[in-house]
Amino acid sequence: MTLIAHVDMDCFFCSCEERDDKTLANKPFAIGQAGTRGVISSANYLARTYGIHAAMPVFKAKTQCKELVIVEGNFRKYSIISRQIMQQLALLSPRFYQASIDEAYVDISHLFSRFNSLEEIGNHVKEVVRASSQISCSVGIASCALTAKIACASNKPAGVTVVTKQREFLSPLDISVMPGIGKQLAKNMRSKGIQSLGDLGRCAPIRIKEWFGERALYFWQIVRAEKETDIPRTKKPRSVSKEQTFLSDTKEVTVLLAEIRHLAKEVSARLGKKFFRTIAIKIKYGDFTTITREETVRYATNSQDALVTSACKLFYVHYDRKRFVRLVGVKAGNIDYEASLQTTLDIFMKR
Ligand code: DCP
Ligand code: MG
Repeated sequence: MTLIAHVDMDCFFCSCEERDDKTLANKPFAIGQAGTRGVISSANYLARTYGIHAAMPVFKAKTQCKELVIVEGNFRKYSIISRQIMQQLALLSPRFYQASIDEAYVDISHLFSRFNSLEEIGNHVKEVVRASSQISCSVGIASCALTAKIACASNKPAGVTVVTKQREFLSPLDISVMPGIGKQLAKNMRSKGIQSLGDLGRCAPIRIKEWFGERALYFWQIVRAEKETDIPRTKKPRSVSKEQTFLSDTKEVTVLLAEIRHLAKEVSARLGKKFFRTIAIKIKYGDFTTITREETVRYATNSQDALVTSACKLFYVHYDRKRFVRLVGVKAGNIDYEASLQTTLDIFMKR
């Protein structure tokens, strides 16, 4: 069985600010634009006891809590801290997915052999986050990713919630906690007497379909533990490309080739350790007619030299020298993740 942890930072932007300014501790504060026209992006847990929440206008928040401190957001700082956290979480398992700036899913199945309980694993994950950034987070653990997310949100801040029985855990919760059940759907459900996820699970599927449409059956299945969702997959690029439009059209072969060479080097840098099989070039002529030409190599390669040489050769052979060129492009396609991984392993084993 797969075990999934959903990790979400506690009042993320606020935690980042409080970490660097301890005078904010024990004060109700929120991140928002200065002045009265902005909105709150994150409120600390003390401010939340006054009803302050994200997306609330600053002026309204101020009337609701007179002593509320508004801190100007520093998004560069938050994204740097987020990267530090995510890098460490990603090391826990190759099955990792970052869902937003402050939340991620990670497969923790293999950690079971190192710890005595799922709670211990949850605490370990929290510790990984704290050690990377001194930021507090909450963790939900379940065999279904969606349930793990709901579990994480159900016990914040600094909670670790383990779900072993999906249906029993979800049944008492309000329908609004289910991601995907928005305001309108929740209103429709309540009008039919459905308040809790348990109420939803007890409905006949034919009624669910009739009242809320086919798509609502998905929630019904989750609640009844007849369905489990997996960690979302990271969309891996199949190709990396780069193109350049000239300031003025040209038919200078040396200029064109220099640009192709430069683009190929940039593509190679962006590929990093990824291997590819296909090299392609694009030529857009002054009249906007465009050609692309490609070459596939027998063995996947990661070589910058191979990319530069092939791209230049393709250009040299296919360029119609009588015509002015407006744009050129280079692409490395058919990225081969298996080959990339295998070679990384080979290098690792040879150490
Ligand atoms: N965010 C934002 N505007 C919103 C909601 C969120 O700018 N309307 C930003 C600020 C949050 C961050 O995204 O700190 C993460 O969003 P969360 O929904 O996870 O909220 P918090 O981390 O602030 O609080 P919680 O402890 O409930 O996760
Ligand atoms: Mg959060």
